[in-house]
Amino acid sequence: MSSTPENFKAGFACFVGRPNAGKSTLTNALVGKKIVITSSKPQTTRHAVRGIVHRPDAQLILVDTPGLHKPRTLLGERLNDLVKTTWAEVDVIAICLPASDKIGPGDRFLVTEAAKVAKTPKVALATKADLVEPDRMVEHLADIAKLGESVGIEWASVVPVSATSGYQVDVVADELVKLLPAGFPLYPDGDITDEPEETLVAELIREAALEGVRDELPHSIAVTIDEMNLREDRPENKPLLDIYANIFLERESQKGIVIGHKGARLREVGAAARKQIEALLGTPVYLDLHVKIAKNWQTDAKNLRKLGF
Ligand SMILES: Nc1nc2c(ncn2[C@@H]2O[C@H](COP(=O)(O)OP(=O)(O)OP(=O)(O)O)[C@@H](O)[C@H]2O)c(=O)[nH]1
Ligand SMILES: [Mg+2]
Repeated sequence: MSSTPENFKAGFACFVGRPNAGKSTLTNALVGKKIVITSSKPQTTRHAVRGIVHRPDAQLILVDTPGLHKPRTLLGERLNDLVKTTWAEVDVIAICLPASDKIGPGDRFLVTEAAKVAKTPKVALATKADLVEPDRMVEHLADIAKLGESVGIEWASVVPVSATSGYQVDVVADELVKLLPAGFPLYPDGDITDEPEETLVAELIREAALEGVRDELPHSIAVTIDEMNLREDRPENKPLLDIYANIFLERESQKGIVIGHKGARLREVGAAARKQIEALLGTPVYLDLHVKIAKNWQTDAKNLRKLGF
């Protein structure tokens, strides 16, 4: 191809923020389809997931990252390293600061770290705008301005946004696109993520398993796919996708909670996940779930590797 185009932009923006800041929900809202899982439990996202926004004037590639936090496990350290490698590689860093919470030490820490990636433009997003009254938003925006000054970041823009109501989601896209370099599209038209289907499916199962569990259990859940194949000998108009998946936990004592009385909870998880997978892939699914133990996998290097970290 010849030199860069004059009226088309293409590049990467990453969302960073502390756990639960609304990064993944905003990624889905911008892409227009659910490509990353979300939950009310902190530290849901465990990979850097790319979501692609196609516009007539630009291709904006979003990178959703795990929430940056004070690591307590080897997994936590790996996730934080992943965030830092990601923001070193993008064209724009978008820092998510939920309006529903006061700016705290966690935000200050991550903004201080982000400031070290000096040459990359930074946008501040006041997420969850729907949860607050206008006067609280005004206070929050003032705090964001002060936070930027205190660490030497000059915000390219500051945007209040609600991913759940849709308020200013398009403005976020505009502000990010402005900061992208001129370039040709990097992904084929219509691609919305480069995650393999198996990963998306494993994540949907993990999301369903996260629902309704509490305390430390959400962190202990990991999902792997053993097999994913169209069943043979099916009529062409009635395909069925067989999926064999494992839900890994860290301790035997956690099994009962996930499986439930006579398997009732596990069946619920399976039914919820199957619905989501069918919506994503457009094929009826047979889902076989097994609950297994990978002892203390969050702190065990060998088990982490086995689970893909
Ligand atoms: N009311 C409201 N809730 C939101 C909004 N965005 C996200 N949430 C909720 O906040 C919680 C966390 O959202 P996520 O998108 O999973 O947050 P995250 O920043 O990706 O979290 P980690 O992956 O754990 O770092 C979920 O319960 C979301 O439904 C919003 O704009 N408004
Ligand atoms: Mg997330």
